[in-house]
Amino acid sequence: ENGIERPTGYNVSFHYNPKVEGHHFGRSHPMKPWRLTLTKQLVLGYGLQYAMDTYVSRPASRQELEIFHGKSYLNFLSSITPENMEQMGDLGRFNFGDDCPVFDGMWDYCRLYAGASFDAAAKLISKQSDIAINWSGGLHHAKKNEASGFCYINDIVLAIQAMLTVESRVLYVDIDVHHGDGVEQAFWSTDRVMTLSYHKFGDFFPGTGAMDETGPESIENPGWKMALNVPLHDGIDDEQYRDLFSEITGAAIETFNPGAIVLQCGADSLGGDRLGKFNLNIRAHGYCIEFVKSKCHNRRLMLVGGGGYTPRNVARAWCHETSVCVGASLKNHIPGHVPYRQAFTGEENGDGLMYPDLANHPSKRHPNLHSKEYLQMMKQNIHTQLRFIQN
Ligand code: ZLS
Ligand code: CA
Ligand code: ZN
Repeated sequence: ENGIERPTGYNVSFHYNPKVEGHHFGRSHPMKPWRLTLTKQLVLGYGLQYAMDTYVSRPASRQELEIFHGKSYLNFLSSITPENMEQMGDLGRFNFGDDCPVFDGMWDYCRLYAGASFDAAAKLISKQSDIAINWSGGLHHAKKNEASGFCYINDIVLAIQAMLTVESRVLYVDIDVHHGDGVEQAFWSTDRVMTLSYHKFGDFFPGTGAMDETGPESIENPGWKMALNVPLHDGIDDEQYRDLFSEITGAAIETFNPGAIVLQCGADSLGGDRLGKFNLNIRAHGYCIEFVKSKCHNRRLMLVGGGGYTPRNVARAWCHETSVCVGASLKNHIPGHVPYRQAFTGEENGDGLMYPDLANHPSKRHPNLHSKEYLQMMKQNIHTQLRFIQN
């Protein structure tokens, strides 16, 4: 408007409603919406708002949620409260419990994070944005008629469905440490969505996502082979992850040639996460976003959040990844005026640095259980699977 050119060729939009951050799953629950406050403060502290369009997102409507979710599930989700849950029943049927508690304002919380994904999708559909970001979304475990793994509404499925109205093919990539089962399952039977999840596998939630889990096997199912899974073990390091991610994601993009990519950036794959057991640093996690962005000239790109249970590192990762989108580089020293800056200071919290070494803290390092042969075999397997779907 004032004739000042932005430093990047990409129009980036950031979708967020601060009402989402005040919700609480319960004191001991690992999912803390407050991590979004911390993320926002870092983004603003580094001035990234000047390099992108920021929008206060609206809550999704019930009708919009019905595009994927069942009516009786939504009836339940919208009417249950901590006060009436005793009388309501059906908690087990819809999988409410320790992982997915009933909490105050839960329905508003769900509509808010889903609304931000709808808004992000709309900006991509209208081509007002090249890259749209919703850090409050990415809740990949929610099913059509069931809550699961801290997720109630599957905003990713809804956003992909919206983009399928303008694009023939959408690729979903998931770097959360958990398997993206809800998204995979929702698109089991279509060849218009390819899903690719990297995750810890073996005695770990949700238990699905083995390498040979590629979609229901039938020649009549166009979705067969359209689910790609990269099961990993504890302790994967920066170099191994970068190498695996670029080779496999690169091959998937080339083979499938999607018009849009949705990237779930779950930050529980970082070293030092309360639930995850990988050894990744912020820059290696961010490399995945850089890599996908580099393949997105002429493709729409949506970034969503997801897991992440050490709030200061979630904020670091998502702020860094916002900077990657706008093409800025950040000083390692976190600006002095950032509110809650003390969350990032002190030896335990990363010495006020944006890029502390998360993987080398002796008490936090996980033994690396990946052999060269295992990683090689996994790449080979994916290449073989991709050969099946080449047309
Ligand atoms: O991908 O492992 C499980 C299921 C259980 C063990 C835990 N108990 C409570 C329920 C039964 C088998 N659930 C995982 C879910 C992980 C979801 C990840 C979401 C995402 O990152 C996307 C947002 C799990 N891991 C850890 C916990 N649950 C967990 C740890 C601590 C607590 C406190 C609150 C609640 C009960 C005590 C809880 C859950
Ligand atoms: Ca994953
Ligand atoms: Zn996770």
